[in-house]
Amino acid sequence: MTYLAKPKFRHPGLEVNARGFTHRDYEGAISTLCAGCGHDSISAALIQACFELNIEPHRVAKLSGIGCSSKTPDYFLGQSHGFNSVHGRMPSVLTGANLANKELLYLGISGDGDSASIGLGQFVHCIRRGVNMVYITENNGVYGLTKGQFSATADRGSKSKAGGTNNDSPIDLVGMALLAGATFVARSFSGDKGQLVPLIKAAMTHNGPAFIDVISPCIAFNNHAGSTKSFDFVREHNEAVNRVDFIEGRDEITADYAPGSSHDVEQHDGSIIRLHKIEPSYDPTDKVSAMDFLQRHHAKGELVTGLLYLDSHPRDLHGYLGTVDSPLNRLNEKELCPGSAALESINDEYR
Ligand SMILES: Cc1ncc(C[n+]2csc(CCOP(=O)(O)OP(=O)(O)O)c2C)c(N)n1
Ligand code: SF4
Ligand SMILES: [Mg+2]
Repeated sequence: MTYLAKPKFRHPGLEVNARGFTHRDYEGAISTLCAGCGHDSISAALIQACFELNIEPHRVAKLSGIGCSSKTPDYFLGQSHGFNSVHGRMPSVLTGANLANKELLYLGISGDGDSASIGLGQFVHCIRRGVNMVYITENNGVYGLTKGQFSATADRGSKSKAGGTNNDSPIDLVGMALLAGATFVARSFSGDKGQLVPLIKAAMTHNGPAFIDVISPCIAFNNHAGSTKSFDFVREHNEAVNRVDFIEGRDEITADYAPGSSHDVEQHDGSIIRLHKIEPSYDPTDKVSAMDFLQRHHAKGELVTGLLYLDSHPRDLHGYLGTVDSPLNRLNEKELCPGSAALESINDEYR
């Protein structure tokens, strides 16, 4: 993979967070994506979210597949663990890594081709298993890396840069994530950092399968009139249902909002997701209504963004399986091989 290292020089007055890290500590190599690509804005949002959450970079594992989007983990969190897997296979690699060590924060970075075409099966299965992760699709409606073919998220009737029309029905990854059992589901736009950063922060503190579909225009192949994933189209059709503030548990809550305009949801780690309601009838804790709302607005050609669904008491794969607390590579021989009596009692359970 092509990458350019960043110079080590930094301004001595750079702001530091509570852990003593600057923004630079969360950056990666210099991006080789097209200047103006939406994906770079998502990298910037991830850097800001990690800086503001005071995350220690070595506690993050970022995994991806193949695509321009899947290249982006090279451009943020350069001091974190990373694995660039095969096209569409990130979810199973992430699931394995997560099972081996649940102490890390898992960040799955994918594209619409990577997750809605070749990786669709992997996408839904890792969500339905309840893997504790933040899964982000950088959704541009095309295969950017291979020169702009329609992807499975391209809307029916949308036009390619060369003038062709897409006749296939789109796959809505948000709807798929809801059906598969994601406990945090959001959609955002790469050009709306004010919405995206708090959503990422809230997803990072959520202990369950969190999914964020980020519409991220491809300026090289899908930013023309007739595309429903262009900057202009998204700006004109963006229907935000809410705005999110993320408040860490230990912070004092001082803001005061008029009744009816905001709603606080406490997650089980004590952090608060404060929803400023833009669409008063929208309730992100009611999955069935959320699906109905999304379908009705999609039929009108509107793109619904915001926190779309939240289960504030999620369970994750380790909870279902009853795994040990310690990462597998820290178990000693006795723990890994507890002897024939233990094996006998396990076998008895299957008799
Ligand atoms: C198994 C396999 N099939 C096909 C390809 C070719 N290929 C590389 S990236 C890509 C699509 C990438 O699209 P997307 O995930 O939407 O990422 P984007 O480049 O748009 O960010 C394809 C088909 C591949 N690398 N491996
Ligand atoms: S081809 Fe499209 S998706 Fe790939 S870097 Fe360029 S603008 Fe971004
Ligand atoms: Mg794409």
